[in-house]
Amino acid sequence: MMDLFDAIGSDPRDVQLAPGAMLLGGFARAFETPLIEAVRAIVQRAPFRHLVTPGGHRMSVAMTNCGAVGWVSDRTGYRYDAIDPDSGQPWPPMPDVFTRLAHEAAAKVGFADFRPEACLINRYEPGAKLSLHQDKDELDFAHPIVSVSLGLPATFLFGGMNRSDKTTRYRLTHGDVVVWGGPSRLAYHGVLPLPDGEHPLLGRQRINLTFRKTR
Ligand code: MD3
Ligand code: FE
Repeated sequence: MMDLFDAIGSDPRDVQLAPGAMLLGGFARAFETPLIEAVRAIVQRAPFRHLVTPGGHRMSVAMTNCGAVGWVSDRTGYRYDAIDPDSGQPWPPMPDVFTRLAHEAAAKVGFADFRPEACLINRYEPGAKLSLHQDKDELDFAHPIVSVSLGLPATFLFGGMNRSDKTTRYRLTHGDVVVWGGPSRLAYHGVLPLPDGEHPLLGRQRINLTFRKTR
């Protein structure tokens, strides 16, 4: 017998956070072991590092990338670059489990054929935060960004099209996937300082993956 959720095509853990922003609660949990293994392998080749902003501030979040291009920041600006500036080598390739997860999540909310060529990997240790910003270094904002949260829970801030717009707080926990498209794609967003804690798989950290089409 078809139930109400089948009838409206939704899952009780899926919540629209804002127009174009769909939370798929716990969607990545089914992939947690291969995802974490893949992160460990990437970090062996492209270790986490604290980037410097064009303004000269060292970011508290540590970052690395995989895929054909990676997001980097230095005193000269922000850009996507095919070469890891620390190693002088290409970024590690995107693991199949990453590509599949991003594709399936995007498809579930109506973005067919989402094939990201970049994945930015953020590592938050207790106290690390990400100030309000827009993601606008990509060329085509018709493509969504897919985010995956792993490890310790964080408070995510979601604002509007102007930095001064009021923000709403959401708690993002292990396995949560959010597809940020449509009117949400250029919204200001950030992450409050990570509270200390201990996650059974990842210990005292939060890892966030963001899948992007950059070109
Ligand atoms: C809304 N990462 O990498 S994930 C980032 O938790 C970033 O590490 C945060 O902001 C993190 O740029 C937030 C959620 C997220 C990611 C990208 C977005 C929300 C977004 C792009 C546009 C709008
Ligand atoms: Fe962002």
